[in-house]
Amino acid sequence: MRNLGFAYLALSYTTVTRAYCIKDTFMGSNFFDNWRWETIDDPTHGRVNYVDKWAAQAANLSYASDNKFVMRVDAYQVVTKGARGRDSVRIISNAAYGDSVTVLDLAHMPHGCGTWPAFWSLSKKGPWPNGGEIDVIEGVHTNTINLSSLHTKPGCSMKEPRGQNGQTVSSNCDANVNYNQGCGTSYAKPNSYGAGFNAVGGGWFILERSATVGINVWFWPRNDPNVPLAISEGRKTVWPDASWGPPEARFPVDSCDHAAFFDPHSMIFDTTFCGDWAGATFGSAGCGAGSCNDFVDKNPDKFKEAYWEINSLRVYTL
Ligand SMILES: *[C@@H]1O[C@H](CO)[C@@H](O)[C@H](O)[C@H]1NC(C)=O
Ligand SMILES: CC(=O)N[C@H]1CO[C@H](CO)[C@@H](O)[C@@H]1O
Repeated sequence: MRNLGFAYLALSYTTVTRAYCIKDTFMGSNFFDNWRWETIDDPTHGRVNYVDKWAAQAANLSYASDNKFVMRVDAYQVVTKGARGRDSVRIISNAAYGDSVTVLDLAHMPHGCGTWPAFWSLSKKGPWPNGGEIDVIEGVHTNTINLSSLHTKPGCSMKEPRGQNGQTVSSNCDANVNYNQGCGTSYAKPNSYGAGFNAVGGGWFILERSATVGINVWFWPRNDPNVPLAISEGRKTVWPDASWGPPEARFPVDSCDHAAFFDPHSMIFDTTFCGDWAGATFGSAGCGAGSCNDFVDKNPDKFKEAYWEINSLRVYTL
């Protein structure tokens, strides 16, 4: 795998040198200053009640120390029938980025039956799907493998082979096709999602977006000796090159003109429950015979693992 990747990368990457320098570092309490807590109804129809920043801090659903930022969902209360859903958090960055490398150093991600967490980015200008959507981390229930995908207006698709470690799930990025499935890649590396990811202490997700090479997502679990030092040490400059090996997910520009489909994006973390994806797959995921919404309402204790613990989020620009 790795050797094939090197051969491919030797062709596509060494001709272009891409050096990115640190622009913004989000860590601990500066999330509170630079991100907004959105209280919207979940556009994916989840059984969720996104609370504002003050409510989130009061209930400890959002918490910061010097070197941690934690977002959790309510794991104490039964949700009443008339309520909007289980209390949770959805935050969006004030800043938006075009060509950039984003390094997420994550210690823990939400998982468990009924959950659908995501770390993703969205056009600041929109309206969706204009300007595109990039899902870096996404999964449901007890998944163990992460999915990265793009959602665009019509005209963006992916061809094979494209020098990625992961496996193509779907190749048309058009959000209007197949109920907004988008074009997605499921990872090849283990421990990229859920309980397995958390058990090894998490890891690093790296998103590169570039008008010349398109979108790449790399992933290294905490215990992977091959993580580049620039990433694990949080250096001021990062250079994605052949030494990084092939990305888990790669979305090149061949049949998707990056600049035409993607403009500057804000970043989002959220944890929703049930809804379009997790609601439709609750039974098939082995989560039980009842309805997803009922499960979420009645079992607060099943959501203790549904939290994000972020060490840092660094954004580098050209
Ligand atoms: C709030 O959450 C943090 C992170 O999980 C935890 O360390 C802290 O003890 C919690 N504080 C309270 C008052 O429960
Ligand atoms: C094992 C596992 O978690 N697989 C999931 C990976 O992502 C795909 C695409 O969303 C899911 O269908 C799998 O269940």
